[in-house]
Amino acid sequence: MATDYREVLKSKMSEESFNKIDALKNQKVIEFVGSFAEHCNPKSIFVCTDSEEDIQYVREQALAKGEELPLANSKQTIHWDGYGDQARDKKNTRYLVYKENLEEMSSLNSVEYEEGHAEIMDIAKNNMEGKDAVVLFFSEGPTQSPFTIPCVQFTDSWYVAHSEQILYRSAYSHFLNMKEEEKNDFFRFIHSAGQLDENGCSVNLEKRRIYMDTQNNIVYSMNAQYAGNSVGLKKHSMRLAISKSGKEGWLCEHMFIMASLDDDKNKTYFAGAYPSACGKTSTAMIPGEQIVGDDIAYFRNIDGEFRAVNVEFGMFGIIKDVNAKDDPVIYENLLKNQEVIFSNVLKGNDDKPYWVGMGVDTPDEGRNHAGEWKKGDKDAAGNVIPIAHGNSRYTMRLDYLDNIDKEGFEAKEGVKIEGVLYGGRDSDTTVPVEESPNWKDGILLKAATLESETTSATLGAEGVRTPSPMANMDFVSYPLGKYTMNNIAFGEGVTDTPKIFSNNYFMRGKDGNFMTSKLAKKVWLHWAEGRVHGTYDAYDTPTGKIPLYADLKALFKKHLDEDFSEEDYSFLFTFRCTKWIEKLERAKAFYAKMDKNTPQEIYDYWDAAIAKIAKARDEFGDEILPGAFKA
Ligand code: SPV
Ligand code: MN
Repeated sequence: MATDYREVLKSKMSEESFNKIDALKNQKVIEFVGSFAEHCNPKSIFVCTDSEEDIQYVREQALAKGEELPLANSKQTIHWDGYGDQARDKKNTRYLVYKENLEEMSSLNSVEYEEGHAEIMDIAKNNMEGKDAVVLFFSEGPTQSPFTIPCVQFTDSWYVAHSEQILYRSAYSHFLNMKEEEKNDFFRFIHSAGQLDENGCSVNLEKRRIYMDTQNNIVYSMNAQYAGNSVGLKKHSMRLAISKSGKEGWLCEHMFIMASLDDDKNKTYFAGAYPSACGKTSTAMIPGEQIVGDDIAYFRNIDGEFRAVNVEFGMFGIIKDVNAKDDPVIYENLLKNQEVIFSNVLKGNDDKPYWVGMGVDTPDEGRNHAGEWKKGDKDAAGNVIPIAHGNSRYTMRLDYLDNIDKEGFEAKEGVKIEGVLYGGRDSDTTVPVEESPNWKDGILLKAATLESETTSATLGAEGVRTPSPMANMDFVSYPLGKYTMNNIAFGEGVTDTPKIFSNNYFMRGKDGNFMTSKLAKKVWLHWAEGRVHGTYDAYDTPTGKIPLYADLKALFKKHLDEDFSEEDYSFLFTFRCTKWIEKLERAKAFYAKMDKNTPQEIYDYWDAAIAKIAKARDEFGDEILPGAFKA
């Protein structure tokens, strides 16, 4: 006889919680929660609605269970992930793929469905034993909009639940109001932090697995706690959405959305993709501009327009180097007594949070991701433990920020994007800002060739150059060639196609130091804004269009009160032919490795670009100064 999941739920829920889930009249929700209630076997399950009372209960439980600790500011808390659980675990994040699709998915870290499913279900069995679990309902994007994707999260981590309440829009009412024919269509996330130690950290890290089933829109995350591994609505949902968007002809991108403001406060909306720790949040937060979102965007063609929403409600930002000088808006907000979860930073004996690059004197002892900590302490491998982890973060609502673009943030139809920025971390090749002649050039030369020198945001060595097409490589969940073609088709399918620009904030000078200050990104942005509106002339390069010195000089003066020298301009905007050819060769090799069915037209396009650069090198030399190149 089939299991009666209602009975399972009644046995683990208060009458009140059961009534809340029952009121949804959604058999798929009952089956999802009921089957995992039976399988993971928590002691109890709380059902969280959109009510302030329920939301408050989750906050309190995160503290009561020791997953978060109070701080001196009464509305702020701190959470630590285990010492080996400080970043996304790429190795153990896999797609569960049906046999017939395994070959085309093989380079995307996949496991055969039956085998992977058996493994994850085995790990999940009784993994919540003795723990109190919680079920929550959220929406990706604004509720009841053309962008909405409803989601259910079932977790035994109250830190994860609390984080999601800050980061996403609560959608119990959305579920309550779903039409009969919509009731089967939502994303499901089952997460268990598993057994915890006395610090509230997951202990069975060797059994940490994040398995994604894009065929059935469900993600399993076991024995993980770092939010990038555990918060279903963030990168797990993103991978499901990317797969869905590929089938349906829209886009889910690893992008901020922001409004660049002109002197009259007119808004020009930009979306921007930068690999982790390459300036994405800080671009979205440039002082004097407005933010809509800092991490994940959905793009849809609405009545022929390129419209975008921020999928999220809050931000899970890197805190390292957030200080009064470089990130003043965020820094001020972190100091206010408003709801923030600090993760993997130091709690001083004064119960205040401290992190690397904070710009103030920091204590020599306290408690951090390694436990009780004193300056100079070393870990088991003999490495000195810094005051806080390089990937330590803050979780905070976006609407605290007074630079939020409220109108764009709330818009159910999204905002109309006019420019798309792609920025990598590149010490020696890409100029700080360059415009693409058209959308397809932008996707293939700027987006698909994006690279980053690795940082502490993922496990593994730092400083290695890794390709990251569209800054989305960690999350692309269907073959890269198809994904790239979908990007081209989407932009070409709208009227008023946005302009594409590349950015690079990390060019190093002859002395090995970064060439520009952190706020120079404001100048590159306003140049792009001017180009969108036809304000500036540009020089051609073999790959696009770059600013004139006089325009940048004026922009540096106006926005930063800096004197930008012609010498720096010439160095920064030199077109480096051999380096560019090498970059394109790396892109070709990467696509060949990642997707052997990459359409030939992509390679042909790159070969033509390489030939054009080689010809330019013959004619103008390997390093072409701005203005010297003529097509
Ligand atoms: C990123 O690394 O791109 C993040 C943080 O936004 S995580 O949630 O880990 O993905
Ligand atoms: Mn991200």
